[in-house]
Amino acid sequence: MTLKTNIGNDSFDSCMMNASGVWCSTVDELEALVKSKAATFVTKTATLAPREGNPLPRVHHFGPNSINSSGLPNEGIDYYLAALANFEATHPNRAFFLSVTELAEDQIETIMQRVHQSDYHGLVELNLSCPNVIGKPQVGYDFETTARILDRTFSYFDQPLGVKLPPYFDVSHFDQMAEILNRYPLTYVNSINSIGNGLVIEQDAVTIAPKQGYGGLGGAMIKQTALANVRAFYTRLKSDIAIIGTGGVTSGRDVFEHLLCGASMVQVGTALLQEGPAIFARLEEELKAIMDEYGYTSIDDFKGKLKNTI
Ligand code: RRO
Repeated sequence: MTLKTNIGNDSFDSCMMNASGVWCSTVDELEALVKSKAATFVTKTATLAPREGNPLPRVHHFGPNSINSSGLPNEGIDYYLAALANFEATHPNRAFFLSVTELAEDQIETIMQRVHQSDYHGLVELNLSCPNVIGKPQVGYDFETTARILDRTFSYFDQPLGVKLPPYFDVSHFDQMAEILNRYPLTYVNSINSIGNGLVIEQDAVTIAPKQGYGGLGGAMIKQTALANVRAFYTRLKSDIAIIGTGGVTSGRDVFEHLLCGASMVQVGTALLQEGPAIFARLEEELKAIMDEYGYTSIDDFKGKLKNTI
């Protein structure tokens, strides 16, 4: 049995990895992922300059769920490019993901140009869905701006590029966003980021300090929304755009469902934060047991093959 999968021209020995933002802010954290059973890693979303992020406490866990308003804390693009250069040198046969964004359109162009001109030629994920920067809307909810950013980016950017999307909740939004994405030579679409601007209360107060308690929801409670988004894009996008499924994964069964919906790779956020990188060994065992039950020997045996009728 194999869990091998591909994203664009890159192959991976497993179909599970971290979600950006979790266990990927420092070289030490990335190193722990490289040593784990994870397929690979994606970095914390990098900006041009390092950022401290929002005031603490900014992440709160409740059961298998989380709320965060981290505010894009990161070490800056140069740090992650240097880290990637080292990981690529020490693991020449492995592919990694660099996540980037910026807070204004012209700055997005600047950071994409910076990556383009760097020695890093691997996979890049443009985060269009951070819900937590005060005063900045999620780009992925603005269809015109998304199209303009992709137009500008693809006028010069020639390395494998994916976009990280926010969750959508209306069929017309699935249709509109898919129509835009299908215009571009994207390598993949990653769906979903946290469900933005939830509110978690304990006793008589909010649970995180920034934004009067508002923050992105993650964990088991967002799985059904994530699956719907993965399925919506899998059934609408050109077949050469791979889907990365993210949201609500705490078990091998959850990974199986993302793959059934059409994901080629599945990312783990909240549960990785709660359990640490050892989670990948558990998820792998659980997924293999399910595949065994169904008689599947590879991901391709069932990827995207969700039954639409009962
Ligand atoms: O750093 C964050 O607050 C953050 C980001 Br950039 C993101 O894309 N998603 C999220 O839940 N938090």
